[in-house]
Parts: sequence; structure tokens; C-alpha cells
Amino acid sequence: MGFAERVVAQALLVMMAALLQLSHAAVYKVGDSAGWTTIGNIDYKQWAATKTFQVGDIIHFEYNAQFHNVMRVTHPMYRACNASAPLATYNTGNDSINITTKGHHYFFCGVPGHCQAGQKVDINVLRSSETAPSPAPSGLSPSSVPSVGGPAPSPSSAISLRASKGSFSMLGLAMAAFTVFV
Ligand SMILES: [Cu+2]
Repeated sequence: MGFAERVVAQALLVMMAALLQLSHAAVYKVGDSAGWTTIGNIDYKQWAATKTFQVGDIIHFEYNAQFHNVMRVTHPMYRACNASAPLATYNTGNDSINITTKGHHYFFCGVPGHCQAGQKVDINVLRSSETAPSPAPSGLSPSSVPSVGGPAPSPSSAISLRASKGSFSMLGLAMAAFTVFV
């Protein structure tokens, strides 16, 4: 193939690599279909135990904001269900929280009695994802790949959510375009 086609093909390869990296960031809806609630005695510990959380993932809390909220707390607060001084409080009923660091991230509902009833979850990130930084094959470099290595400035959760949802369709487009040029 000619020079122009090669450049385009390379650009598409870089783009595909970037999209594949993006799709590593997962969105986890706490409680799955049940969401964030006290109804049904959902075992959020069990829910979390079935997941492998990584830096860059998004934890999504969906609930009726009239009855619940989400508080990020320290481990002692988590154990004692102490809602007096949360690190952060979310109360939209549709909260997406970016996980930017390894270790434990403790959340519970701050409505009296709910944490004691089991509305609490420990998101434990064992290690960051294993995407090694790969050199771009040409002068073109992916500019919008979020860092997965540490507490770097993270994109807003809305953007990440959209990106990971759109990854596969965009990847499909890129592949379709790629086959045209090869
Ligand atoms: Cu609650």
C-alpha cells in the first residue's frame, strides 16, 4: 500500500490501542440490579468479593435519594458505622465515583440505621491494572489515554463512563475503517 494509506493505517492502530486501554476501566454498579438499598438484605461484602477492582474503575451507586445517600469514610468509621465526619458525601441517587488509588475504599449509607443494617461496602483495589506503556509506532501518540498508574488527575466520571460505554462501538468503527484501507 502507499504512504498515505500506511499513515492512516498506523493512526488507526494507535487509536485502537488507545480504545483497548480505555476499555480496561470498568464501571461497577454496586449491588448490580438491586442497586444501593436496605431492601432484600443485600450482602455487599459478597458483591464486592466477586469483583476485581482496579485503579481507573468507576463505582456507580444507584438509589432513591429520598431514602439513601453515599458516604466515603475511613476504616474506623466504616467499622463503627460512624457517619459524623465522612470524607465525602454523595446524594444525587446516581453517583459515579472514580477509583484513583489502590487499597480500601469504604462507603456506607449515612441514613441512621442503614449502615448497621448492612448498607456498606468495601471496595478493595489490590493492584493497578497491568497495561504497560507501549511506544507509539509513529509520531502520532494517543492524547486522551487516562493514566492508570496512580493518582494522576482523572477525567470526570461522566466522561469515563461514556468512554467505556462507547469503546466497543468506536472500536468497531475503527476496525471497519482499518479494513477499508488495508
Ligand atoms: Cu440508606
